[in-house]
Parts: sequence; structure tokens; C-alpha cells
Amino acid sequence: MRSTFIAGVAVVLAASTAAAQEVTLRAVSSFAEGTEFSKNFERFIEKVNADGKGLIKINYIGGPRAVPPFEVGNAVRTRVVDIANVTGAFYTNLMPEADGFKLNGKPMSEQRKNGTWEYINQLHNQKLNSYYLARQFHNVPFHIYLNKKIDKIDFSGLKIRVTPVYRDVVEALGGTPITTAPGEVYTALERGVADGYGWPVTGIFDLGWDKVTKFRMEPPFYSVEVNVLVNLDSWKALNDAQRKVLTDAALWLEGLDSEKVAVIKAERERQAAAGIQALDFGPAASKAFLDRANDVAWQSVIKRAPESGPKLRQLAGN
Ligand code: 173
Repeated sequence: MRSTFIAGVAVVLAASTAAAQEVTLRAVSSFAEGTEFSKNFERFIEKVNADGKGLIKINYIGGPRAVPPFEVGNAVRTRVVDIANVTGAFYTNLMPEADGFKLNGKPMSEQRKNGTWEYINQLHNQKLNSYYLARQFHNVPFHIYLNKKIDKIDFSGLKIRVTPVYRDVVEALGGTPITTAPGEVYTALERGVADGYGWPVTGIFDLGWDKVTKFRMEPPFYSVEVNVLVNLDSWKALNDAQRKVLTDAALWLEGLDSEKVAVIKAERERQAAAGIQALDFGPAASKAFLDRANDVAWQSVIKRAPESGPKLRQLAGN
């Protein structure tokens, strides 16, 4: 009788200790739920919740309806949320050099070995009070999509929807940049407020933009970066086992980039089938565009971040 009672108490104690140790993190994405640039983050959450049972759980609040895209960086910084899926382009107000991450398209396995991850993590620690848990989509490029046909790579007279990703190159080529969140792109095109927009090669079908897009300009340029950031105080409050669940899932998430080769091929075919015409001006014009795009972006990053800009450029090696 007595030993049964003691065993019972021991079980209850063990259960309550485990329950007390399970931490719940609040998560948001800067992209709409279920769309291309949220999907893998959502898979990451499922994995953490499965692998971390009893230790750590992520409560996914959702996409831009929860926190506007350009405020997600600040929401992580101030611990309004614990973890976020967000591109550096959306928090350049807090970290101007975040605009330089698109200029490094090396696989994360390499960036984690050669000191790039560590340096970018330090920048996040200092400027965004956050931990740089993962970077996704290093092998997915951007394009400029247009509704007016051009006969050379020149945006004179065109209004083009941008974020910091495309602003400098659009201006350098004579276009008028208009900054909007992704959620406003459809209406801007439909109303003719914009004649085109910057966006990755993937994802234009998610919000129906294929219906308001005529051309995709070649060549592809830069490298998409969507990061998983954890508020630094939330990160420090975790124990080793909890951090391991997140870190293992982060490496797995980065590995999902290998799926993108096939996704990009399928997406280009789907765009062609939807009547979106590629505008290709040949190898010489493409090379000139890529050189210009690279130059103006680094100049802009280095001007706004004179210390970290050159260091990021050296790490990117371009
Ligand atoms: O165009 C954008 O909104 C943008 O900057 C971006 C960045 C990464 C992935 C998708 C879009």
C-alpha cells in the first residue's frame, strides 16, 4: 500500500516536471500562410512539434494578417513573437546590411563552415536581438516581371513594384520603384499603378499574379534569403535539449533547398503554359545586367553599412 502510494507520487512528479519543461514559442511568417515562402517554415514547425514533444512546441500564429511583413523583424526584436520566418529585405530599417544577404548564394552547408553564418548571426544578435537559426532558398533567384514589353534591359518610364531587394537595380536602369508588401502587388498591377514587379522565380501563382502578368525578364538574379530568427532572450531561456531540437530542424530545413531545383523547372514551365512570355536579350545583355545588379547592390549595402558591408562582400566572394 505504502509503496504504491510512493510510486504514484513519483509518477505525478515526473509528469509535472516534464510539463513544466515544455516551452511554447509563438511564431509568425512574413509571407501568407501556405504560400511558397511560408511552406517550408510550416514543415519545420511540424517537425519541431513532432521531434520536440514534451520539450518544445511552436504555436504558429500565422502570416501577414498577424504581423505586417515589414514589422516582423521588430516583432522578433521586441519579443512580441519568439520565432519568425522573414526575409532580410523586410528589416533593413533595423539592419541595413541585411540587404546584402541576397548577394550570397552559397549553400548554407558552406556558409556554416566558412564563418558567414557566424558573422551574420552576430549581426542579428546585436541589431535584432535575435538568433539566426536558419536561412532558406539560397538557390532560388529573383526576376523582374513586366506588363509592358521592352526591347532592351532599360526600365525608363516604367513603374516597378519593389522591396529593398530590387530597388537599386530598378533605379539604376531608369525605372521608378514603388515599395509594397507582397499583399499589395495584385491590386497595384490590376490598377496599373505598377507596370511590373520584382519577385522570385517561384510563387507567382500563390496570390493569382499570373492573371496580371505578361512577361518575365531574363536573366534570373541574386539569391532569395528567408530566415528563421529566434528572439535572443527566448533562445537563451531554452535548455540544451530544446535548442538541439530547433538546431536539428533548422539544418533539415536548409536541406530542403535541394527540392528547389525541380520546383523552379516546374514553375518556369507553368508560367509559360499560363502565357507568361520570357524576355531574353541574349548572353551579352544578360551578363551586363548581372554585373550591374551586383555592383549597384553592393555599393548600396556598403554605403549604408560601411563596416559590415565590405565584410559581407568578402564572405560572398563576388
Ligand atoms: O519581393 C519581395 O517581397 C521580397 O523581397 C521577397 C524576398 C524573399 C522572398 C520573396 C519575396
